[in-house]
Amino acid sequence: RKAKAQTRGSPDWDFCYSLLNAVSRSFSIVIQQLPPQLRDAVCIFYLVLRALDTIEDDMTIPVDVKVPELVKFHTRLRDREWKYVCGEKDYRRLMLNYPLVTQAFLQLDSVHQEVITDIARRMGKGMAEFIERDVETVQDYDLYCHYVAGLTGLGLVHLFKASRLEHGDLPDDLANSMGLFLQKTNIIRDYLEDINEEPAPRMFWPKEIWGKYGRVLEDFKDPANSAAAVQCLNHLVLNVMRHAVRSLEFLSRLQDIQVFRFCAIPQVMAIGTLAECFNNPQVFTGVVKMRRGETAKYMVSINSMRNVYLAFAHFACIMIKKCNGPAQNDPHATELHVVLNEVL
Ligand code: PS7
Ligand code: MN
Ligand code: MN
Ligand code: MN
Ligand code: MN
Ligand code: MN
Repeated sequence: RKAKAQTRGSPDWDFCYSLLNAVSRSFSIVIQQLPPQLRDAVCIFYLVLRALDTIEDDMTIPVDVKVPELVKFHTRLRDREWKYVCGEKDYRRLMLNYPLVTQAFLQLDSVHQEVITDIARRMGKGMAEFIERDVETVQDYDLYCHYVAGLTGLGLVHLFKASRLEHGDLPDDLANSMGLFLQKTNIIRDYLEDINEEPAPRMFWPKEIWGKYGRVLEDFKDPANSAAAVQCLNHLVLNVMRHAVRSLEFLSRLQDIQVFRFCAIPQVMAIGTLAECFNNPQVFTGVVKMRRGETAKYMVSINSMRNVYLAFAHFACIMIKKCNGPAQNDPHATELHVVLNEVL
């Protein structure tokens, strides 16, 4: 189907694109820049996974209800009546109107439908696993992030290839790193939002790391523990920066300029967010974000690998300056220098 021409004015597609815009301004912008043969599939892929995540995140759903819902979610994708109302605000609107997403999903190429179904199946199963146990080790952390974000990377590569826009070698390991770089940044930045989640917190910081700096994760909210909290934060920044080189390698293999921009812009936003968060105690008291003007600048300027390397170097430099200044006594200052220099 030729996306733009057919989608305009049709209530299901209009709804899907307006919802995409409501739930994620930044993904909405990059998805709408994709070529027509990919745009609709990626839009629906996003909304399907966002619906799955809304079930995962809703802490009012009892565990014995949530786990089977997550596991069965992929079987709902072809059910024109199915909906499961949960979540809040725009996420709740997505769940209430889910049959419109299904209607659009069923209009996609069957190959695209199969890729989305396969990833939703594996992601739902993985989310269910981590409803029943916590993220304890760094290995757990990598596995959880593989389920909720790495798999998205693998699915996107399948969609790029099925749409004949990418032909090169894009190994799973590199696509996984792309997802982990985004997801770990989100988990670091969302500390306060996730710990204050009602009626119960939902935490993904691995105990193997935070256990070195505190007795319980809640302690990091107390300004009296700010020094230890920031050391923990910096340790997590070091952990996520280990994926940066593989992300750059993935991006350097892309051929289509619009696919490249779609993949590269979120990675640049992620390293920009990390540079803001690094050594910043405000992560524990509020929301830390890149400045609006800066986000806008990168949305338009990322047109080549050269621009990506420049942006990564810019944000790595900001972190290196913190390593040489306020963070010079951080226990991981030396290791941070090593990983940051790798992207210069
Ligand atoms: C490009 C090879 C289909 C574009 C893009 C919805 C965002 C929600 O937001 O903490 O704080 O509530 O609950 C690799 C995206 C990974 C995934 C994961 C990059 C689908 C996306 C469902 C691969 C995005 C990483 C957030 C699970 O956890 O979030 C390339 C497209 C990409 C969705 C993201 C999100 C998990 C998530 P929030 P949570
Ligand atoms: Mn979420
Ligand atoms: Mn989630
Ligand atoms: Mn989050
Ligand atoms: Mn969030
Ligand atoms: Mn959340």
